[in-house]
Amino acid sequence: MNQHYKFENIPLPYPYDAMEPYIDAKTMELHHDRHLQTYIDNLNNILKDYPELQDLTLGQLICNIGMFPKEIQVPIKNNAGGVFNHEFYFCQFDNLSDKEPTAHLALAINKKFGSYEAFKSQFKNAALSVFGSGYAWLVMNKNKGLEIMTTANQDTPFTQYLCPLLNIDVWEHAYYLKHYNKRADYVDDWFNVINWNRISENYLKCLAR
Ligand code: MN3
Repeated sequence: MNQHYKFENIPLPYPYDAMEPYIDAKTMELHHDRHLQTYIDNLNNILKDYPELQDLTLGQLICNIGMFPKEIQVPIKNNAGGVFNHEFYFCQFDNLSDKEPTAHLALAINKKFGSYEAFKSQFKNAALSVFGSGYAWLVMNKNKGLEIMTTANQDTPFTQYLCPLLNIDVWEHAYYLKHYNKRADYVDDWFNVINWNRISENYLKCLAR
């Protein structure tokens, strides 16, 4: 993807059906090609009239919202957030690798939550606690400690100076075709396709920040 305007939707790094049976191909296709595309189109449409913002990266757009003209602050928050949150979401899947965290990240999770199973249970509760649309996240705080948090709509952890390791999109469009209203089943399935090598890379990036 371009680092700045005009943003483009990069193809998924795997086929639509790669995460079957946990995340179905149709959901993957609609979620990536339509939902994410809409956030990208909206963001480009907003920035079209603001050439002075067109060199800013997604991260710079998200973290400097207070400096922009008032009329575009909320639209940029929603749409730049929507682009970041979805790209982050789609990049963390793999249907092949270890089903549990390894190495440094496993140690950090055990230290904070007691065990991977305890982490899973707390993370699932957080995902279920989101009222309406939003995300649950595993993030690193300023003291390099891990935390579970939730965000509403397309808010990101950056505005609270938290570094993201893992997210789950719990907007209904992320699971309704396969799991109907059973968000808990979606969360269980989602855990089966997490690429923990990727999350470990995110962990190291956050540590080095
Ligand atoms: Mn979504």
